Parts: sequence; structure tokens; C-alpha cells
Amino acid sequence: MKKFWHDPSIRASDITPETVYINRRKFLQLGAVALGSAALSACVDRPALVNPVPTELSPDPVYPEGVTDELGDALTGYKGITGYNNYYEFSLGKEEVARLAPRLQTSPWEVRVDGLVQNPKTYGIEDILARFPRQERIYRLRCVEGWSMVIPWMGFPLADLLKEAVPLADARYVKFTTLKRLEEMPGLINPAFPWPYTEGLRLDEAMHDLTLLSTGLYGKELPNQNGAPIRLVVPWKYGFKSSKSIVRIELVKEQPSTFWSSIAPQEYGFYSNVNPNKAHPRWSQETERRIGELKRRPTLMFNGYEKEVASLYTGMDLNTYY
Ligand SMILES: Nc1nc2c(c(=O)[nH]1)N[C@H]1C(S)=C(S)[C@@H](COP(=O)(O)O)O[C@H]1N2
Ligand SMILES: [Mo]
Repeated sequence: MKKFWHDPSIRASDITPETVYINRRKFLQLGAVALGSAALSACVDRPALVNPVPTELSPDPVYPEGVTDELGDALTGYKGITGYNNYYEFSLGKEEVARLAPRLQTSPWEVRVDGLVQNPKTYGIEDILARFPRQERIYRLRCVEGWSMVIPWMGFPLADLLKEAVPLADARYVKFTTLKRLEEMPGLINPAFPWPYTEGLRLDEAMHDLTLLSTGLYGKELPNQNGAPIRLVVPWKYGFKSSKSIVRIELVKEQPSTFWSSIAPQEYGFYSNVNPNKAHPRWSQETERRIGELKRRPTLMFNGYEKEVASLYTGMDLNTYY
């Protein structure tokens, strides 16, 4: 099968027909049993086009002029951040996600924190918002495909939540699971992917102060296309590590298998730290296109967070563990 995912040389408008083709073919092969016939029968022909939703994006929120990240880079505009998204549960078309995501019901919402912890607990999203004070964090986000943004997130360190859970001595990794709800997420119909979307971090990466659980951006609640009501943000790793719309955070002993590493481990390794010196097998990672800019710019080691995080990887060969 042709590799159509995560490829900067293929535009959203180019892949849609093939995606639909693959959906149809796989659906016919696998039959309705594997996929759930009732939910599918209405949308197998045009999975991305059922239940039209409003196309209007929110206008830019009012925000102070001249705000930058710590390197002096300007914030990416609200329209860019909320109109150009990777969120395969909705669509492989980056500009289509924002049109489809509003149908996701984000309330009520529960997040289960369990596994190797002293205090397993299911939080309602409102408990989380009340319990963990939110801060603003302006982070660069670098997608493995070679584009980037500067995003003013609102959120709180994942460590705050993990400390409340109290990891047991043999907990070494954290596994994140995204919601899988076929009725509201038309991209799940694509059987080429191992749903639900999962991700993972080593426990010390998860406890690092830069690692955020985000519930908002630009001073507003998180738009669905950005992973409402709660998503991970790990700014020194490629964007796919930052899983959206999380329903479970599980402490585990062994390195968990993850969505992208199970699809193509040689292309999307577990660590996937941003590294301009380590080319992706199909393209260079030396430069990136900042959304809203024309010229490409150099990609920075650890996405510019080297000082903060390099010590996590002492003794590891960064060209192997990428
Ligand atoms: N559940 C889920 N999380 C996801 C993705 C996805 O398809 N599904 N895409 C990832 C990728 S590849 C990137 S680059 C970022 C994009 O986040 P943004 O749309 O908020 O900029 O989300 C990541 N988190
Ligand atoms: Mo990405």
C-alpha cells in the first residue's frame, strides 16, 4: 500500500480521494462485523461528509500585541492554529478537521488515571479544571512533517496530576489513550489505523515541568480540533507525541506500544525528540516551515528546549532513540 500518511510532499487535497478509496476497499474486505455495521452503513461512501457542521471558525480572540515565545518568535495566528490540524480521528485533511470536529461531545468527559498508581481515580473534566490551576505556556510545536507553529496554551503540568495519583515504584512509563467514538469521529472508519490513538512517555519525561496537559489556547477553551477538552503537549518532541482528547492516563511498567510506532517504528520511534541531525527515512528534518511564513527556518535540537531536557537523555544515542 502506498504510504499516504505523514508525508509533507502530499497535500490534504491530494490524499482525500485515496483515503476514501482505502476506506471503501478495506470496508468491503473486512465486512461490517469488524467495524460495527449500524454506525457505518450511513457513512461508508463519504465518511468525511456526513452530518455537515458549521464551517465558521471563531474570530481571532483579543490578545496583547507583540507577544512572543522565549526566543522572540511571534505567535502563530488563531486561524492557523485552529484551522490547520492533524487529527486523524476526524480526517487526514488538515483543513477539514476544523469543520468536522465541532460535532464531538466534550461534556460530560471523564479521564481515568490508573495502572501502577497508589490512587487510581476517574476525574470529571470539571474536577480537573477546578483542581489544577491553569497557567499560560507559549510553546513551539514542530510536526514531524516539517511545519511548525507557536501556540499560547493554557494548562497545567502533567506532574501535578501524576503526583496526586502517586506512581508505584515499578511504574516506568505513562500511556495516553484518546477517545474512540465512531459516531462523532468519522476518521475512525479508516481501518488502516490501529485505533484508538495512543501515545506514551517515560515517567521522567512525563514528570518534566515542560510537559503540559492543555485545556485551552489563546486564553479560550480548547477548540475541538486542537484536542478538547484535554490534550497532552510535549514541546521538545514531534507533534504526534502530543495526543488529543485524552480519556485514559495509565502508569505502566514496560514501554507501551503507540499508534505511530506500531504503524512504522523506523519512522516514528517511541522517543521522537525533535532532532535536525536525524533525518526521517523519507525526508530531512533540518528545516521547517513556520505556518504563516514563506521561508523555511532551521529546526532546533529538541525544538529549542535543549537546555531544559537534554539531561533526560544522557548516555542515550540520540540518533538511535529518535
Ligand atoms: N488523538 C490524536 N492526537 C494527535 C493527532 C491525531 O491524529 N490524533 N495528531 C498529532 C499530530 S501529528 C500533531 S502535529 C499534533 C497537532 O496538534 P494541533 O492540531 O493542536 O496543532 O497533534 C497530535 N495529536
Ligand atoms: Mo504531526
